[in-house]
Amino acid sequence: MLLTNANLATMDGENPYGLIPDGNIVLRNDRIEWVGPNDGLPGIYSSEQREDLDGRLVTPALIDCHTHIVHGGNRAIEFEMRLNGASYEEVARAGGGIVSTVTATREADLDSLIASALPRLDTLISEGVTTIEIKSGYGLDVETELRMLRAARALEKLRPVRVRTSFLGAHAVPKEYQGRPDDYINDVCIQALRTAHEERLVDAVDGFCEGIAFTPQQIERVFEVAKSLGIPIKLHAEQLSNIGGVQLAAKYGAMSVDHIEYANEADVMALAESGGTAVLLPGAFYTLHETQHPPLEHLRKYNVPIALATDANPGSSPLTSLLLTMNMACTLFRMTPLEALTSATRNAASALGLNDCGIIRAGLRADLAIWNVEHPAELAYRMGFNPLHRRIFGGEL
Ligand code: DI6
Ligand code: FE
Repeated sequence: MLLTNANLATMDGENPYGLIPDGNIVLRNDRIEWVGPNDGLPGIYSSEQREDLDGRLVTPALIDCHTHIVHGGNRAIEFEMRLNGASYEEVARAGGGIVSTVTATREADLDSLIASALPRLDTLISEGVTTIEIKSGYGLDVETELRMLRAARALEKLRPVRVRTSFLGAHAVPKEYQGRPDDYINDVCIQALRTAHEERLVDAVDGFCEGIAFTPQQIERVFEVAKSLGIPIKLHAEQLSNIGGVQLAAKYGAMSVDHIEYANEADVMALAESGGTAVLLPGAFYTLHETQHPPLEHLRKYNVPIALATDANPGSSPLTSLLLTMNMACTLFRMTPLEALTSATRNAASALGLNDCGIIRAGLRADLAIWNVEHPAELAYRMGFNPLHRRIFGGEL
């Protein structure tokens, strides 16, 4: 298929957006075969089936590289409790927080987990997302962690989307292990990781390195197992404090470190050295009323690739719009619209270790988004408006 008369933001090369104002793309099966200016179209393509895009903007399809969309229940009640003045402690005593989602997820069977995730997935797909990362981490026992990952894999068969899974057994200590985090890591988390890997359910291993979760030493035990199994890693790091998460992740060559509001210059230098991607999550920053901004100037100074994601989860980021995420990154973190679009395409692919998507380039996947806008900046500019015209997944409109 030949897409003609398109304003291409290829996100390739060094010039802003990799713009080709009057561009063409030749698709063959699930790949891009040729991309370039209309007046440079090779004659061999002149008889291809054409689709005139009337000058619409075409970008790489969006990639949501950090989500928790598989989970049971929701946390609207505690949202209301907090806004009626309840403290976090009162919410926790009432069984709120991650614990309440763990309870609801353990009670949900596979079909329920799939059914409750589908509307969240469909919302993301409706905004041009073709690749999505989905984490476990609300089971915190072997069987439920496996069931979450099976649900994530099942979603890929139910929708035209590519799913990458991350094992997040080291997300929180379940109530039956309260006060015994090391036992939980040894007896449950590492066991669940090994079993999930044997069932080919794990594309990456993640963790939550934070005062309210796990120490770098505890996370390192999980990373050692991931390394022995040859599984790439990523880490929720420096979200609420600085306890050495980014340094640990950099030491293990993590694909990404995520949140990182409290990362300092030395952390960013270590990340730059290791070649990892910084995933910023403005949805959690906004929901938690965080005041500490991620170190954008240091990330720019050391040329660390920056990605964005919704962090769609029922507690700290009940957000299922990557376009709104881009707007929040600009307004709250002062990223530019160019950085925001690069963060939801090219750099989001890097955060998942994918080198076949996120850029419009010959040879890469034909995953594209066609927008009813004239300039790429419009994608981060609006709030609550979806200008998607068509989505192409693996060459299929
Ligand atoms: N950081 C967060 O903000 C979420 N998980 C994490 O590692 C919180 C998840 C929840 O509140 O359900
Ligand atoms: Fe998260």
